[in-house]
Amino acid sequence: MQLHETTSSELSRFIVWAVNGTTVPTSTKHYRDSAVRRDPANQMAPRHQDWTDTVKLSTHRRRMGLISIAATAALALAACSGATVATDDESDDNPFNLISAGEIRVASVGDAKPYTYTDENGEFTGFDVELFTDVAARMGYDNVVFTGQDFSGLLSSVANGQYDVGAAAIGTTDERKETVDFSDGYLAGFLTIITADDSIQDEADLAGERIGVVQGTLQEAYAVANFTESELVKFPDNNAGISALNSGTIAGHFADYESAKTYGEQYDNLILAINIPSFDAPAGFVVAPGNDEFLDAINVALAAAMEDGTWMELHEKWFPGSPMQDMYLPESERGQSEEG
Ligand code: SNW
Repeated sequence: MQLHETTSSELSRFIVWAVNGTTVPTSTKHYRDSAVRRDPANQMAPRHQDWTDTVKLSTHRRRMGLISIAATAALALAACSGATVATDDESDDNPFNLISAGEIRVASVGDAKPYTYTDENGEFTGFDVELFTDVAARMGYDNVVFTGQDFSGLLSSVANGQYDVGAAAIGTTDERKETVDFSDGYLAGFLTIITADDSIQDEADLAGERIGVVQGTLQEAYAVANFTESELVKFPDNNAGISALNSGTIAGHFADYESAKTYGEQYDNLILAINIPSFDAPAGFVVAPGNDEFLDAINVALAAAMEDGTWMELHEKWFPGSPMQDMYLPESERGQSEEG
């Protein structure tokens, strides 16, 4: 992954986002991942929050609108079996080679609110959790089991078959694609420095400071490459980093924007000081390499969730006030981002 200065068009998108959003990002550097960048789906077009008055899709999820992909794949497999006597063999009722037929096991993290976290009852919830649950339902799976773990072990646990899927705001990069396969992107945003120190206003102010990162995240990679004058302190998860921040052990913690915002709302003293664009690394769902039928089915269901407004509804629910990326909206809703 290379890092370099933001181009002017990226910068203007970034400023539009900042104006529409709730904070003023100050960084001018961000990620470069050439394969991801070339994907036109990654072009960001922020828009105003004007759809809520006119679009009410909450009761119209069209889960049943798709032909069951699982059933279709099972039929195709049955057809391929040719002259052999049809049996109840595994491929028929487990077309996607899931660990346990009829159930999708998802690796996630428990403290990346509002993307994925456990609520007071210990249940997984959040944007990524609800989106994947919806995607799975469209594929014919109502049994989705989320398990939390440290982010640093997440990709390898999916790659080595402990889980069927990883879902945790996992940014798509070429480096990660060496370990797992990614679905189409479903979310793009900023990486944020959260701090209690109002003298920290841009990246230069991080020199000489101790900055927290969660191991294995893009924040860690970005910080290693760019915060070369800082002392990086590695944490297993965000809660540990925020605890250190609140006890004064570190000067700032580097998290995803929406998580930083949540901590900022939780702790009055914390401010979102620096926002760094990460639109080149949109979050995707990850699966073990080579399970192409599964990945294709996820992508079909994901596209359907975007097209019928489910994605939009979940975004509004979990990221209220944050601009939505045009390419994830229903076609009829796109292109309304610029004034007029
Ligand atoms: O790259 C961003 C993406 O643009 C969006 O803002 C959602 O978050 C990201 O995927 C980055 N997320 C981090 C990562 O992929 C941390 C994920 C986590 O802590 N669960 O490393």
